[in-house]
Amino acid sequence: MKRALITGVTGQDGSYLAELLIQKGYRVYGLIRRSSTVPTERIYHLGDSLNLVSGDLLDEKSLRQIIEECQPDEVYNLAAQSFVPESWTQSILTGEITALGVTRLLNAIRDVNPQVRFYQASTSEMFGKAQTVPQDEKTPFYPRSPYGVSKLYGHWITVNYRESYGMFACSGILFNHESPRRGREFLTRKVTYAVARIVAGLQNELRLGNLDAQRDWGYAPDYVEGMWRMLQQESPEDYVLATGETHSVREWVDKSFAVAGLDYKDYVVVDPRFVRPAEVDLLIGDSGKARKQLGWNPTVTFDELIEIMVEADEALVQEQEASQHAIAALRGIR
Ligand code: NAP
Ligand code: G4F
Repeated sequence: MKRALITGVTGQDGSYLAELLIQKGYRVYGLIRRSSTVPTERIYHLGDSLNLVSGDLLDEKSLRQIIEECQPDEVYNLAAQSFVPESWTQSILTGEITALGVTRLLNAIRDVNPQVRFYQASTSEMFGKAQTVPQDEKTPFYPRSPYGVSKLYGHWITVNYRESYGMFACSGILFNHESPRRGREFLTRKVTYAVARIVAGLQNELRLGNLDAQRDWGYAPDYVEGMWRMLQQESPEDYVLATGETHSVREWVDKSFAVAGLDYKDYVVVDPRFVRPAEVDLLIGDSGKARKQLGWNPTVTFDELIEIMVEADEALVQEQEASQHAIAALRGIR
């Protein structure tokens, strides 16, 4: 039985990757950091098939102990401070987790068992002010946020440990990927959740920032399959995963409202608070290498992704409303 350790297991990708690896017969360990609240919403359904271990990318000793205890064959480093706007307000913390955290984990692996296969969650944000269209593994980097800069460090330290110590370390340069499990602060989910609440009569306005930015948006479960494929190759390499299509934020907003029979212009307000100090204007990926070498292909179209997310949020809002009503009834309020 192969063993895998996933950092960031409570996040969107971590939860899908844990599902995939359990389904493939792995013994899966998920690193979880101490919290006073319960962050297991996305992995609760996995029950005892997922083994949770306590640690933090800020604490190298905890990482070493976990590698010693779990003896993984594969480590997927998905943990990060991953929300771009927060990286300006918490720039040092973002660097500590998203940049130096990668070195801490690589050091722990190297000390305990350098044969471990390592995946680093790199990002299209590293292309930033994109130097070519579309972007592939050879495109020069030009990050536009402390998050992008931190991820670029994580990318290069992965490449460096591969070249310095012969480690099986891969960097997956993934373009935006979304799902009903996406955090509600990210654009796609912020919009689909708002649409569902507007339909339910719970809000009548949605405040957003730059509607002109363009992104290459795919479906998260497709992308975790690509991560796994990277670690099954004969030699470690870096790969871009992307759909090869780009759409503007405005288009995402327009189509999400249209799925619910609404016109976004009646609800959306542009609010400078959500405009970033520096923007990544255009991302579109060329994943030709992954398609050829990994046999990887995205399976969900832009329109299908929007439908999946709007429908899931409509169901979620109905559920939340039903439980609010039940609680209120119990208290004798309604
Ligand atoms: P996410 O939902 O924001 O999840 C981030 C995860 O990192 C959470 O489990 C979080 O734990 C954990 N984490 C944060 N700080 C930590 C620390 N100090 N120690 C240990 N764990 C910590 O992110 P995602 O969308 O799943 O993305 C997964 C990874 O891929 C991230 O590294 C992200 O930067 C990268 N990426 C994402 C995309 C995308 O479009 N989704 C594209 C390219 C690259 P808590 O639950 O405790 O906060
Ligand atoms: O959904 P976003 O916050 O994602 P962003 O910045 O592209 O980053 C995501 O994808 C990266 C991969 O390229 C990951 F590495 C990263 O961890 C994260 O998962 O914003 C998308 C676009 C931006 O151009 C932003 O300016 O939407 C624009 N936007 C407009 N109004 C907004 C808003 N974004 C958010 N979050 N909230 C708004 O109100």
